[in-house]
Amino acid sequence: MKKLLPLVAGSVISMTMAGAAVADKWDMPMAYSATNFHSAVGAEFAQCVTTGTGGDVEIVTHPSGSLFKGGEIKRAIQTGQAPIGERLLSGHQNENALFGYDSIPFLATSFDDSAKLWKAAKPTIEKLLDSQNLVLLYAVPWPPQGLYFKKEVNAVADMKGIKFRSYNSATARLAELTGMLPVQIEAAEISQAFATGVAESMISSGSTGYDRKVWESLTHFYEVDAWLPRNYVMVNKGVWDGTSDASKNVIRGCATLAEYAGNYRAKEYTGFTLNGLRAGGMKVGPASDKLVSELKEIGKTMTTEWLAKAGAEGQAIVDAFKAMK
Ligand code: PCA
Repeated sequence: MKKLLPLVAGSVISMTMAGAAVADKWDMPMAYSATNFHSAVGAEFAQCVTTGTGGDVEIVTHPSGSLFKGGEIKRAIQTGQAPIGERLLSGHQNENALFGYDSIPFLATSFDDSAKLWKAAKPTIEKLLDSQNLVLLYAVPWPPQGLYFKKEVNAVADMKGIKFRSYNSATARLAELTGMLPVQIEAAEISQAFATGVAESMISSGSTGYDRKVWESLTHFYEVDAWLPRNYVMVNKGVWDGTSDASKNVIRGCATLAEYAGNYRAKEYTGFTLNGLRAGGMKVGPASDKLVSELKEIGKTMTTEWLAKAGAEGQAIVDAFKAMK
């Protein structure tokens, strides 16, 4: 039966015939560069599913925003233009504040705390995605977020007027509260933005700075450990419902392995990429006490604002996390 059905490259149709699953190719858009560890984990996940299902579900990854740009990926999957994909979860916090649970400044600043916070938030996020026609498969954190500049910065006053690259509403708000000028740019495009002066600063991990070779334009990285945002992999619910139980089991198994591998790599990559920034000529080190304490004050404002927007469900996530500590 399988052999008789034409398989169109790029097809996102998941069919069942007389209850039997039919071989299917799933294109998987991803926003970050192929060399980034999230993309590497995604490629291994795709291979695991393809091998594990004996080719009944073949996943093909498309990193660097080559199939859909970061900001378009979730909608593409919700509407069935792509069956599966990966996106920065907090990229949707302008839609619903709950998606920004992982970008609350100084709430969870280590990998261990980030894992606890994810455990506290996961049921809520899963339910929210489900209401949007999406099934959550796995999620992996980025390394801790620090500040990049092209000059020495020792206090918030030094940040005034700087053009700041943001990646979600929390980072844009941080820019406003520090007197900087936010401009939202996907990671895939930041090298160019820094080279042309469209942006002069950002908050991100050592990983993204390393992947995008930002030492070509920037000079300083301050380890602030403000938060650890997450990427997640989602599937269109209709596609998922049309997948055989056998394939679903394989996909869930591969997702569990991917989440484990992703966490491991994120930790490994933290030190490796900070050394990479140093090797590129950047000054890498902790932020001054003054800068940290000023940022913590701003963090308090942002936490209050987030809780006001995220309501009782947001408060419940924070409470559940604090109870685990
Ligand atoms: N890299 C992503 C999100 C967080 C991170 O470390 C980015 O800068 O777009």
